[in-house]
Amino acid sequence: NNEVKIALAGNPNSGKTTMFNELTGSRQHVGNWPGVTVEKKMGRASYQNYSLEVIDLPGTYSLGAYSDDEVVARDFLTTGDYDVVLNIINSSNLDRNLYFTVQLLEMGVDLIAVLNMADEAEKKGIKINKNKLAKMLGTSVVETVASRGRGIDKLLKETVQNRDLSEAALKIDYGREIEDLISEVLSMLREFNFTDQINQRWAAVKLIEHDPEAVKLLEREVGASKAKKIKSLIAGRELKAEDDFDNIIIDKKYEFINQVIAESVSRPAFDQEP
Ligand code: GDP
Ligand code: MG
Ligand code: K
Repeated sequence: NNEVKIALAGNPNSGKTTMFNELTGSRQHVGNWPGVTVEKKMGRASYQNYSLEVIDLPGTYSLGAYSDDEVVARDFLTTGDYDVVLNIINSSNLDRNLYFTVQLLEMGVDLIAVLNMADEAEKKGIKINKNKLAKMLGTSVVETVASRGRGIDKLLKETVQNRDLSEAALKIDYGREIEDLISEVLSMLREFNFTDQINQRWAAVKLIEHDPEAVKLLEREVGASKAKKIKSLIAGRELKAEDDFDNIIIDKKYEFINQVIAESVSRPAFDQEP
């Protein structure tokens, strides 16, 4: 099968649309995502004997459920109708962009981390050790300058090589208290035959964060009374905890990102004062 389905995902202003245009040229059309007034851009590209379908997802900073853009991106990414996600990253603003990347990796999305705007990073003296970054994230990393077509060939090559790959989801250690709770929620999800179409650990973490879409999905899948058992377990544990679980989870994600950056990025010291 020579058809490869690609989706571009990332923060706003990371260069997604520029990359989309670079990949598809004039072979593109615009529609709407069902039920919402969010633009859906699709196009085609080819590489060697492969035919690529390319979708430009709405740009978001997070994958909560707080805007139509986030819901469209999240629904698409969770249902998994793609072979490879190109996560377009602004290399000169890595911390913020990796917050999104980490969420995709925790969902088990098979992605290539595209370090776009490599020219901007170079100008700022930011040096990224791609091998180290790839190892810590557990994913492929490619450098590009979409606005000048730099790195596109390498990216296409990596994309078709990754088309059948299925990577294990990233696991961040959320600490004893939350990890214990995740295990308990996971066994209840299993007991209640919660859908295995989405990554179970990711769903458990989302439930512990009180994510409204995850709660809705749970209620739909297992029914209100079983869902309530899980919600009560989480609420009871949170009462005894030092802080709200969503705060702890966000802090741990940033702790992980800071560690990744400390080990894979070097920046110039502060500008010399005269
Ligand atoms: P989107 O919001 O992710 O779709 O981002 P756009 O594709 O609209 O790009 C935002 C801006 O960044 C535009 O002005 C692009 O021309 C510019 N841009 C995109 N890629 C690069 C790049 O690799 N290097 C530089 N310097 N600018 C870029
Ligand atoms: Mg765009
Ligand atoms: K894949």
